[in-house]
Amino acid sequence: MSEIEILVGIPSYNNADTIAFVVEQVDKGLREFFPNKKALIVNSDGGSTDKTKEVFEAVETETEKLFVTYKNPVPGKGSAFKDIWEIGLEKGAKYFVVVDSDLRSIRGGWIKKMITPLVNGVDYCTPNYSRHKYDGTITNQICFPTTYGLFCHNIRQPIGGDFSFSARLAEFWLKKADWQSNVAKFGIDIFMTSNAVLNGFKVKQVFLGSKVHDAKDPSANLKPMFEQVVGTLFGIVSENHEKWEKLTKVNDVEVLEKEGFVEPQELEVNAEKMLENFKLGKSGQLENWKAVLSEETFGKVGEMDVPAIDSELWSQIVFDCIASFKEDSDRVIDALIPLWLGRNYSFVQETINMSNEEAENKIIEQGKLFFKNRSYLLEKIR
Ligand SMILES: Nc1nc2c(ncn2[C@@H]2O[C@H](COP(=O)(O)OP(=O)(O)OP(=O)(O)O)[C@@H](O)[C@H]2O)c(=O)[nH]1
Ligand SMILES: [Mg+2]
Repeated sequence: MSEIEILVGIPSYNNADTIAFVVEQVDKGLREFFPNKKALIVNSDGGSTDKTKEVFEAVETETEKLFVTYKNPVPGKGSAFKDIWEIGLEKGAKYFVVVDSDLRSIRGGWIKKMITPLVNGVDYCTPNYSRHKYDGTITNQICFPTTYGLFCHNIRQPIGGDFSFSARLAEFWLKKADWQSNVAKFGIDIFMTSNAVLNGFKVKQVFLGSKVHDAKDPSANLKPMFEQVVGTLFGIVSENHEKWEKLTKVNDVEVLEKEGFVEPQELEVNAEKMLENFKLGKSGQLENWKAVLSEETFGKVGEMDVPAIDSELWSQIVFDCIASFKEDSDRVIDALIPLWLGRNYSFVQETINMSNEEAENKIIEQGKLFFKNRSYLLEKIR
């Protein structure tokens, strides 16, 4: 096949119900906005047992399409990205876009919004959406405040899933990643964002409206995803402290295409279930909490029957966990999961009567607090 300019990659695992719409919108965007650039749409699949492949191949598009089952033996989203990057680089693609296969709100215009900055010299665009106040619990409570407070980049959706990037960044990530680790799974998004900001790539955010996808209830089982994302992030934080500790000012990463507030996807959360899981987790994790947390932090949470974890206490918990991560990463993750459920429960209590926009401000304030308290962590790990 001849050289291409744009590669749009779609990772999938059993997404037969939703992938056709994503492919149609991608094709529409490419035809409408980049009719003169040769493009390829790649579906990188993890061995779906539904009809994802058949559905993908049946969509009629003007853009050429390619279905692959990725090669890396570790099953996960990151392994799907690895093949997407390799195929794009091999075919000479200059501009890459990746979008999730469970998206309902993607439109052709997303392709324009995500590729245009790359044409103008940007290396990496992260998405910026209006989301329900309780959608994105790993993002809101961990990835955003850490990216803001430690990596000093105000990037609201560091693991948003829908990204665009230059070939030079794809090449950089490809070499840097450990494809046997959680980077091959859901750790991929935070790996991409952290490494882009820590290594001087030019980053922007692109506002895409609301993210409508198969959103998961945070009280449901997010444990594997939590381990993969948070484990990857804490590893990067610990290994790179010489890099981020030098940063002293938060880089206010520009949001392109910003519009007013857009009504986000509705989401039901089950606070009672979070409470129940916190209590269950507490009885099983008390020993680990004691080992991982500072005396002061443990003194507070060890006493709690009903969690009341505000942003201040939460920043201490997260920093204690990061400081202990190198020693025993599994123990830290196990200890943190019920505490994170407790923080989610507390956040629901704090914001139950707030609009999505008001709750959004609390998340931004929490990011600022992580920045303000970063010396607490630095004193522990230096
Ligand atoms: N190839 C492949 N793709 C995967 C795998 N797991 C997830 N994906 C894809 O990665 C994308 C994101 O996965 P989702 O399960 O929607 O996760 P998410 O939207 O990031 O997370 P939530 O906010 O918790 O819903 C989707 O396009 C999935 O099909 C996998 O094991 N293999
Ligand atoms: Mg999703």
